[in-house]
Amino acid sequence: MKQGLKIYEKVKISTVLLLAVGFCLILGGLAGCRKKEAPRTDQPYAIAVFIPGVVAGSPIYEMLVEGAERAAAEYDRASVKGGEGGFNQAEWAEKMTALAASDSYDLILTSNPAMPYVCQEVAESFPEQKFLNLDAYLAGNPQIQTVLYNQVEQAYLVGFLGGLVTGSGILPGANPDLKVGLIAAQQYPALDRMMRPGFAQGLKAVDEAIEVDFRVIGNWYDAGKASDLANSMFDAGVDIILTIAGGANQGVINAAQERGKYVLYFDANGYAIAPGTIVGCAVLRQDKLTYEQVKMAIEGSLEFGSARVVHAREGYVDFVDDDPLYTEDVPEAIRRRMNEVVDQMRRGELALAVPQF
Ligand code: RBF
Repeated sequence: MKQGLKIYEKVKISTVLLLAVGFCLILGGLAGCRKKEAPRTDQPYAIAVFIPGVVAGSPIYEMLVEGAERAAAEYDRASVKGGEGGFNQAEWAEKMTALAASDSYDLILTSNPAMPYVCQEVAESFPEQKFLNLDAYLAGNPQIQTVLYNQVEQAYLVGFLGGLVTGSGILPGANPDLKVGLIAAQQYPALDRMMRPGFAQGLKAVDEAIEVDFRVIGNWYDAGKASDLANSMFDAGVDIILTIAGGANQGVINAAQERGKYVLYFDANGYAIAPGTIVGCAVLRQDKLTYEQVKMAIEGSLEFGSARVVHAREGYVDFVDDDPLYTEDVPEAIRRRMNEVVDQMRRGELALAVPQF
């Protein structure tokens, strides 16, 4: 068994060394390839951002890059290189292995709840490599630090707003059916255990009778399929949809605009994408969290091996209620009730538990 594992590792490492050259080039990292040191405050510090997907259209990845660049810009000795892993999830481990094998980076920064498993696999082959994985939870691996967002709270916030919109007749495109949509790119544990329950809880806090029509696209880029799903949901009586689909979100938004229906947006402030159609945005402060964590990494004070959860009461999860596209387009009757819930959550009076990961 052990022997088998060793052989597998040898094969994997030689494949990986070849791949490393290619990926190093992609990252423009060849010139910077150097021997790694334990982080010291007077040493150069090189960060590779590994995007599991593509940056464009996914605000959670845009914020990751922005936060890392902002942190590194404060230090002459720090540098950031970005690389996209693409949409073929089966290739991520290989591509990240190539990064570690290049021996060029003090830190590999990545984001999404599936990545701890990839980081863990790569960490085993490269025991000196350190990883920072946001939007994820894994405790106890001394090479990896993770931070998870409380997405029960994030989804509750847009759920409550969806509950106020559907069936209320306050917004012109709402109908009397108590049906709300949720379109997801793919199914994964954080969606099933945090986002779906949080969304349902928020809806039901307004009216127990509200039903959720849940559909899955199958990838993070197919806006055409997202549009088809949204249209069939509108046909079935849905008047507002929460979309968690990265680049495919645009399909849901286009369909809602054509049909005079509504969208709840996730992760970033998206009101300006479709004013009057996007009526609520539950955000993650991934830019702020990345900035803070990367600064700590550069300064050598990041606690690898630790995992923590950040909540609305700390400001890392929030609802955007100060954008004029919200205050001017969403009627006061809805905003007043929404404000109460948002304020309670910000103060920590309404705190929702995250399930064990
Ligand atoms: N979110 C995106 O916005 N774009 C993506 O390409 C993307 N890919 C993902 C791939 C996997 C395997 C998983 C588990 C999640 C992915 N996410 C993506 C979702 C992201 O981590 C987060 O859950 C959502 O953005 C909601 O906050």
